[in-house]
Amino acid sequence: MVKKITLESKIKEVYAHPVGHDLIKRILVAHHIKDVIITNPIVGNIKLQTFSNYAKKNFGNFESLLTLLNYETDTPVSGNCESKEEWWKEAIFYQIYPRSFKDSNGDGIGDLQGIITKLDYLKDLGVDAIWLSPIYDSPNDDNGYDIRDYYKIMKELGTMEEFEFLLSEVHKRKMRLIMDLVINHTSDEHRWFQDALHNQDSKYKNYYYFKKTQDGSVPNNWISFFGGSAWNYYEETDEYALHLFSRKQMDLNWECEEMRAEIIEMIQWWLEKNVDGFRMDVINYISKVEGLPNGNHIIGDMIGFRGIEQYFYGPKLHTYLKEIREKAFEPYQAFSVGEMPGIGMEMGKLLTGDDRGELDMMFSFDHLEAPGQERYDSYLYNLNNWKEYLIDYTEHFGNHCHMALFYNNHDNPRFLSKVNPDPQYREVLAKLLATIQFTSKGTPFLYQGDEIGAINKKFQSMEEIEDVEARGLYCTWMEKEGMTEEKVFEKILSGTRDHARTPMQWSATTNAGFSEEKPWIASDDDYKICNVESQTVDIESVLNFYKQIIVLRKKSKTFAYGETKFIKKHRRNYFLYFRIDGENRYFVECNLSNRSQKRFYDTSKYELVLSNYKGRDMKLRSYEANIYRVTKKN
Ligand code: TEU
Ligand code: CA
Repeated sequence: MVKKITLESKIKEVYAHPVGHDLIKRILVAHHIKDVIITNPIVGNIKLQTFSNYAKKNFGNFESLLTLLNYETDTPVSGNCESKEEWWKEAIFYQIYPRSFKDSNGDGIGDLQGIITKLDYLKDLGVDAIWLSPIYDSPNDDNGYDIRDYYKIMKELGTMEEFEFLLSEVHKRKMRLIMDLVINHTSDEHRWFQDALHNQDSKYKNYYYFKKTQDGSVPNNWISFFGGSAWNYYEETDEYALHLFSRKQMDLNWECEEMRAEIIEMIQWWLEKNVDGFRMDVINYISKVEGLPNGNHIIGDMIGFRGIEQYFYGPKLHTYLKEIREKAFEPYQAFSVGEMPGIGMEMGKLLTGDDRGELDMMFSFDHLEAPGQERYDSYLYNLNNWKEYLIDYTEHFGNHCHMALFYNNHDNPRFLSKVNPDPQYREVLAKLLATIQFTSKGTPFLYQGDEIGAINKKFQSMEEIEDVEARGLYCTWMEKEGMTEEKVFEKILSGTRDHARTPMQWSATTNAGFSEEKPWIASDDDYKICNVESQTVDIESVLNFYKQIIVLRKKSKTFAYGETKFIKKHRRNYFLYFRIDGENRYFVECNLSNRSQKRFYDTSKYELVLSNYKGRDMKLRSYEANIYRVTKKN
């Protein structure tokens, strides 16, 4: 049990509370403030009461914030135990964005047959499990994250027979396949929503958040992630309905038991087909605070989204996750990884700990942006942030939790471009990132293109942007005073998810070897110099580096479960650590900057097993990364 937070509580007690801790940390990081401001005893011992008057003025209803904290009554157990061995803690995952992976029939859209033709490629790369972004029937307002029918395959992608064949081909190659599960919302074209809209006494009304207000104004002040209010007005019923994402992605009401039962039945139906598990879309948003109260302006502005505190870690989240696990995942031994924007380490422990019976793993996103920056800001990412994040998780997440190691997915610009877009560093940098990802403790998730060092596309104008999020935000920002079109487009260019959605670059032939015809989203000329075909035959390519490091990682369980010992943790631009497991010992040495650095740790006696440079230099060269085996006699 965690201590209840009241006005009598001290700041340090709030920081010791799992939700308080992660919330404060998030706000500090968003403002680029170090946490000593909270941990120093003078501030730590101040009672909340002291702030109460100030807070009342500035925070609106302060006590309602305490209620939110107090929904969590548990505290994480100590993770100081043996790591339980599981296949997914040892596996290499690979995310496919089906629309952009491989087109087999020349309509410019990637499809299931296309994926089938690339399974040998994935196997050869060393992939153990594939995560497919949504392939269900959808009007594609958000490329499949708006599901119209959970039981059908999107027609551009293929048929159910083709899916079954794909699954059997994956299994035949001793790989696994996990599906994307989007159950926070459905498409407004889903039959439940349509029935709710057109049938006066439809039971499906209760499956969503339909609200009528006395004066006709919107039910609350929440905003949508894709711009504007989170509410649509429907003349049909003179009601509003909630959508946290696009206007066509309607939030499901998880309070409704019948809806939950239908979702669980659907999950079981897929598990009966033998899929191996699920990546669960924005799964931490499914429980909303009862009555859907207004979001706190200050918190909303600090975190970036008004209303978010009312649903990002809602009161019944644990209950719902336990129910799904118990009824669907457990009986089929299915794997689950939750996509959880906004969830920090302490909440993560309560959602994914081996002891908790909820999810297996989570994707948290705090490492993808530098402190004080957002995705749509244009800036260069300093790799020391990634290092600090990894050290923090490695040392404090505990052996009962297992982190997901990733740089990219379909929702983010390419990490490589964010760190350093200078082409002279592209290859060494891609290999450095791989080195850290595959030698750290956690499960690596590759996103298509990572293995060839994919970078951002040079979009020229809004006409080239397909992403519903970027289009929505474009409109919102254009309406803002003082924002020129040039400035707005610069933001779009920095943050659009389309950078990750351009066609996979298979070869130097037309359309990157992705399709015979014009792809649904334009490819970048970059495919002429960066593609799978040419990298396959180039022994020093990024692709071949990935293959080698995956082989190395799988040689022993040291990288998956071994202890990590960091050396000279606070030396900026150096990242040095041992991975140790019984007799096995590896040493990883990285230069996180593009400047050469003096060596100060003697590795001359270690056996070099993999490096992103040839030969040995007196200094560590730009972004140099070396992995050594350390034997007894060293
Ligand atoms: O993303 C959820 C999410 O919060 C973000 O990554 C999102 O893209 C946005 O940046 C919020 O600011 C998931 C999916 O991965 C994404 O593709 C979907 O658009 C979204 O949920 C809705 O289903
Ligand atoms: Ca196709």
